[in-house]
Amino acid sequence: MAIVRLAVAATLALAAQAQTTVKDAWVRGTVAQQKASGAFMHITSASGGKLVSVSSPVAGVAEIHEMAMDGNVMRMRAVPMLELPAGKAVELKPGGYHVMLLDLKQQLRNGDTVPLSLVVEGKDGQRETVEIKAPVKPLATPGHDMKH
Ligand SMILES: [Cu+2]
Repeated sequence: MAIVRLAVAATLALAAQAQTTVKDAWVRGTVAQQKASGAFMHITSASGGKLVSVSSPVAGVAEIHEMAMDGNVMRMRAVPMLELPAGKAVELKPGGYHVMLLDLKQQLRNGDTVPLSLVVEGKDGQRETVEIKAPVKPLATPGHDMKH
């Protein structure tokens, strides 16, 4: 118990200093053999910055994706970074920006928790790593099943 309490205290201390806060994170569940999924969340950077990379132990590769019109077809594509305006929540959601988890190492089942590490670069060039745990939800999100 003492160890658990210590860990919670450490987390709170980090959160108090954190420049970047992440809320409402979730990962879309997968079926067996499915190799890709998306992670969604609200990211707020207190003084502004950009999300430059994401990683997760469940995925061989994690990319930052955006949805964009290509002629009449909505497609998603990797972007090198995601701008985070100061104090404004940026929403990653199905059909919009999202974190793409590729080369999945396991099935993501409803109720599982997926650790994600987000690297945010501040305006001063300082990098901050935000560790979050996102619950897996089985939500059907047709908007996300787009071609690359
Ligand atoms: Cu994607």
